[in-house]
Amino acid sequence: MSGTQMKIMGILNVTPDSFADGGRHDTYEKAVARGLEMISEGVDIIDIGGESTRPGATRVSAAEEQARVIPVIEKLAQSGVPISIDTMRAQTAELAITAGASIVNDVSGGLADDLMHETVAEMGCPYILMHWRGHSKDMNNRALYDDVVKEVIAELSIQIEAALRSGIAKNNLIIDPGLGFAKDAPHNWEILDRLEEIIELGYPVLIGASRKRFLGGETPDERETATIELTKSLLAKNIWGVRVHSVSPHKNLVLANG
Ligand code: PMM
Repeated sequence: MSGTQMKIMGILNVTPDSFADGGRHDTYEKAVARGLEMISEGVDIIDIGGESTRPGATRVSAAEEQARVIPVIEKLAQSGVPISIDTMRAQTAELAITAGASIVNDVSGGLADDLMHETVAEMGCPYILMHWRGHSKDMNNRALYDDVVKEVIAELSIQIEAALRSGIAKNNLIIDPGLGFAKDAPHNWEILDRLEEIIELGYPVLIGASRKRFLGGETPDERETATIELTKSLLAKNIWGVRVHSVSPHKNLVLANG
C-alpha cells in the first residue's frame, strides 16, 4: 500500500450507551447525523458497529445488533462513502453487506463465528482480520505473553491461513494487531514500537488505538490528544489506516503529510 494516503476510518458505535438517550429511533437519528458529520469532515470509511467490545462488555443478541446497525447502514450507504460493518457474526456481516456496507471488520478474526470466513469469501469483499483471544467479558485474563509481537504474529498467521483456505482473496485481507484486546498497556506499546514486524507479513495494517485506556490520561480530552499524537507518529510508518473517533484532526494530519 505504499504511496497511498493513510485511511481515516471513523468509528460509529450504534449502541444506546454511545448516545445517552431514551430509545432506538433517537439512537438511529443521532447515529445518522454523526455519520453525515464524519462524511463532511472527509472520512474515508465509516465503521459501524452495534455491539460494544470494550473490556468487560457482555454480548448483545444478533437480532438486537442487526436492529441497531442495518437501518443506519442503509441510510449512510446512500452517500457513497465506503462502510465497514464491525461485527463478529457472519449473519450480521451478510445482512450489512446486503444493506450497502462494503467491508467486514471482524475483531475476532474469524474465531467467534465458524461461518465468518466462508461468508466473507462468498461475498467477495475486503475483510479486516484482527488479533483476538476471546470475548470482552474476560479477555483481560488472556493478556499473557512471552513475546507479544511474535505471538500476535503467529496467531494472526493462523487466522490468515484459515481465511485464505476458506477462499477469501489475499488482496481482500487487511490485518489489525487488536490493541487493547487481551493486551495490557505494555503489550500495546510493544506492538506499536515493533509495528514493522507486523507490516512485514505483507498485508495492509489497520491500527485502532483511539481513546483506549493504555494511552493514559485522566480525561477523554487527554486521551484524544494522545490519540492524535499517535496518529502523527504512525504517518511515518507504512500503515493502511487508523480507526478513530474524531475525523477532522486525523484527516488534517494526513492531508498535511501530503
Ligand atoms: N477496537 C474496538 C472495536 N472495533 N476494530 C478493529 N479493527 N480494531 C480495533 O482496535 C477495534 C475494532 C473497540 O474500540 P471502541 O470501543 O472504541 O469502538
